[in-house]
Amino acid sequence: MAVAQKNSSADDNKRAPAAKLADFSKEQELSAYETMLTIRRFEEKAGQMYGMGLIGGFCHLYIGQEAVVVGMQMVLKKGDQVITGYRDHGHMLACGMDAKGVMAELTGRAQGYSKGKGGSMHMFSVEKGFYGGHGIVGAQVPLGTGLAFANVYRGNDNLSVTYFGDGAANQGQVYESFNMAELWKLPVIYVIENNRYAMGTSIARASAEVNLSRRGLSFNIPGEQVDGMDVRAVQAAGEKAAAWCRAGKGPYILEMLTYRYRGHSMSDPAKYRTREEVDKVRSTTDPIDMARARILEKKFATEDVLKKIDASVRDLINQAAEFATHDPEPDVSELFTDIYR
Ligand SMILES: Cc1ncc(C[n+]2csc(CCOP(=O)(O)OP(=O)(O)O)c2C)c(N)n1
Ligand SMILES: [Mg+2]
Repeated sequence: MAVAQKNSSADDNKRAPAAKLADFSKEQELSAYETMLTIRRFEEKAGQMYGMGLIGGFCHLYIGQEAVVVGMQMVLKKGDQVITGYRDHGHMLACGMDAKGVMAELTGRAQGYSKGKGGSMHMFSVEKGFYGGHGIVGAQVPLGTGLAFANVYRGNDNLSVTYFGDGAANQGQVYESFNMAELWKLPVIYVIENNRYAMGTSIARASAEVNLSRRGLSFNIPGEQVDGMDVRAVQAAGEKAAAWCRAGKGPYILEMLTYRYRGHSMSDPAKYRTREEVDKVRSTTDPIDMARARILEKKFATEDVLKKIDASVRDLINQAAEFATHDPEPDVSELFTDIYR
């Protein structure tokens, strides 16, 4: 039997109809801009350091998707939990984890978040509410659901933000989690980062239902599609979902329509999409360029002030890179500490 194959196109992720967005205050615009830029610069630096052989193993960059994690983080409070897959550097920085510690983990050094033994995909900070960093596609979904269960069990009003990709959305364990989350009304926001591709497979080639916000329908979990390139849209949707969860109404699904500019990982033949497709998204909907343009238009800051922010972000990232290059490797005596064996 011939299997019909759908091709992807730049229009696959039709943006949700422009909902009326609450405008950000000056402080919100500037802080979101700075954090998105910090993530972008961190990732660019990580890419360079990988090329120089300073980072080994797997490394998945988040460039293009920054608005998702930054908008969501704006609605969280201390005690809320964040968990994601392996494309996780942006999530850690948005949670407030130190760029030096993250970069030093990438280079496998002693002062990395996992003492240099976890690498890019395996970092944690309970203090900052970040629960990893998971290399098995979809595995974080039952774990994130468990974090939400812990909140109910302990009787607090914290919620779990459980991120996963369009590819992970086809994993069976996601639906077992959905069932339990709704059955027990667990406070979990499932954020599906639909960047249109799972490695080299476009969503249209792998998914019978490409509107992932509908994936919770048979469990009675509400969901919506969100323009994941606009940090204001993400924050507005996040507020709504968080209020739902904190009111004890159970889980909520937010499908973020986003895009990754770089390859899946550092080795990616890039044969599954055209250069034009990437350029089109980059030039028309880049989350950082759009925030910058709004800031200038609303006169929240001058070009000069933005240049200063850009310089201080570069400085922070250069210092992280410097630290991660000179921090020593873990001592041999650490070989069997903090690991399962
Ligand atoms: C259970 C499992 N199957 C396959 C893989 C190999 N793999 C790593 S990433 C990936 C694609 C996942 O894509 P998606 O969920 O869309 O996330 P994205 O990489 O786009 O952020 C696959 C198949 C894996 N790590 N784990
Ligand atoms: Mg994907």
